[in-house]
Amino acid sequence: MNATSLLSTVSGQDQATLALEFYRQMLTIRRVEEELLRLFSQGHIRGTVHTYLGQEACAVGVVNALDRGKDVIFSNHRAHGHFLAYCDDVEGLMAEVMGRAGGVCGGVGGTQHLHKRNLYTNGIQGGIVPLAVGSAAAEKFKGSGAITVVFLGDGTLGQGVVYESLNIASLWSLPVLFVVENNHYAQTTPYQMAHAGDLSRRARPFDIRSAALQADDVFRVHTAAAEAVEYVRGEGKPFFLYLETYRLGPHSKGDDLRDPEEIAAYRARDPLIKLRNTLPPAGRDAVEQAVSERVARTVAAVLAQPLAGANP
Ligand SMILES: Cc1ncc(C[n+]2csc(CCOP(=O)(O)OP(=O)(O)O)c2C)c(N)n1
Ligand SMILES: [Mg+2]
Repeated sequence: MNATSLLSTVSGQDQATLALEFYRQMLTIRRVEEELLRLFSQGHIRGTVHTYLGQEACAVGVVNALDRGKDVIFSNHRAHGHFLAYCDDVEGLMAEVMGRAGGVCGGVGGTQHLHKRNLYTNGIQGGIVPLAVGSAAAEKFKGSGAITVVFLGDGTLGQGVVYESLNIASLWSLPVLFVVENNHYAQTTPYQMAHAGDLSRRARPFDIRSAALQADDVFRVHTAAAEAVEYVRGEGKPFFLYLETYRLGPHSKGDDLRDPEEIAAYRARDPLIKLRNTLPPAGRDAVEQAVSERVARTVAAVLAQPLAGANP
C-alpha cells in the first residue's frame, strides 16, 4: 500500500489526532529553538546555535515516516528539529546545547554533535553524506531491513563528496534516503548564486529516483516521505527527496543580511501557522499550553544542572 492510500484510509478521528500530534512536534521544535536563541542572547550558550525555525514541517513529515525502532538518521549543523522529531528528548537536547552534564552527550558534543540511539549529527558540510551511505551499506549487509536517511542543505550540494555518495548509493543499490532541505540560503549566499542548474534534478544522472515538493504542508511532506521510505525499504534502492522550504530565523544567531520584506512574506506563510489554522481550538490550546509549560520547566531544570566537566 502506498503512503497516499495509507493516509486516505485513516479515519477522520485518526487524521485529527495525527494533525494535533504533528502540531505538537512542530511547536515543540519552534518553542525550544526560540528559547535557545533567547538563552544565547543571555550568555547561557557558548559557541553557536543554528535554528530550524520555519523548516519544522520537513523534519516532522520525514521522521514520522520512518521506523524509529531501527532506521538510522544522519543530520547536520541544523539538527535540533530532526533530533526532536526522532526522540522528543527536549531536556537532553537543551542541556546538551547549553553544555550541561545532563545533555544527551554529557554536554560535550553541543549543538552540532548530537547522538541518541540511531541518530548522529555533525557540522562538517557534506561529511555526513558518505557516512550515511556507509551506514546503508552496513544495514544492507546485515539484512536488518533498516533504511538510512540523511538531511542536507542546498549549500551542501556544492560539496563534491555528495556526488561520490550518490554514485555509490546507486551503483551498489543501497537503502538510503537523501533529503535535501533547500531553505534558499547557505549562510548569506542565495542558492541561485552558488549553483548552476536545477538542484532538484541533481540525482537524476545517477539514475536515482527523486521527488520535489514545497514543504509548507506537513501532510504533503509526510505523504511524499512515506512513499519514498516504502520505495527505499521495498526496492533496496536510494531515493532523493527535495524539499523547498525557508529559514525564518538567522543562519545562526544574529547573522542575517536578507531583505526583511522577503522574510516577512515567508513569515506570513509560516507552515506552523498554516497547520494551526486547521486545528480545533480546544485541542490546539491544550497542545500550546502543554508545550509552553514543558519548555519552561525544562529551561529551569537545565539551568540548575552543573556544566559539563564541572567538579562536583
Ligand atoms: C566543510 C564545511 N565548510 C564550511 C562550513 C561552514 N558552514 C556552516 S553552515 C554552512 C552553510 C550550509 O548551507 P546549507 O547546506 O544550505 O545548510 P543551511 O545552513 O541552509 O541549513 C557553512 C558554509 C562547514 N560547516 N563545513
Ligand atoms: Mg541552506
